[in-house]
Amino acid sequence: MATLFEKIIAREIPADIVHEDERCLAFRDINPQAPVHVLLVPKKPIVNLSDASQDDRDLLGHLLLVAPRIAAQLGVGDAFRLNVNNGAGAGQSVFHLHLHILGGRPFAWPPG
Ligand code: DGP
Repeated sequence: MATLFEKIIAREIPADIVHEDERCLAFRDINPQAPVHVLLVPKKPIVNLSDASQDDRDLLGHLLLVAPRIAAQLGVGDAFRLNVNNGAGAGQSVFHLHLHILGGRPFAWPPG
């Protein structure tokens, strides 16, 4: 069965899309944790980083290169945080790999 994010990629479920290219889609999180909170999702339905393989190396690199461009496009310059919740025990709730791009407020360290 298609994941929620596959349905967003297929435009079966609406989303506030901020970036799209041939390999990924980025859209605003429905439950934002910061003024800028975007989910960057590969179009390939990889479950999470633990499920990625060497075949995904270029795709994963692409996501890391696109993320700062999206942050800049959304006005947070180089002050943003990238987060991947990998596995249910780390808070993953949608099992289609995604990077959270968060910005627009101060962030504490260590994270909660
Ligand atoms: P995670 O917990 O890391 O798997 O993050 C999943 C995120 O997906 C969570 O921050 C909320 C977001 N989300 C869940 N359902 C929807 C939806 O239908 N639309 C959008 N835009 N975001 C969603």
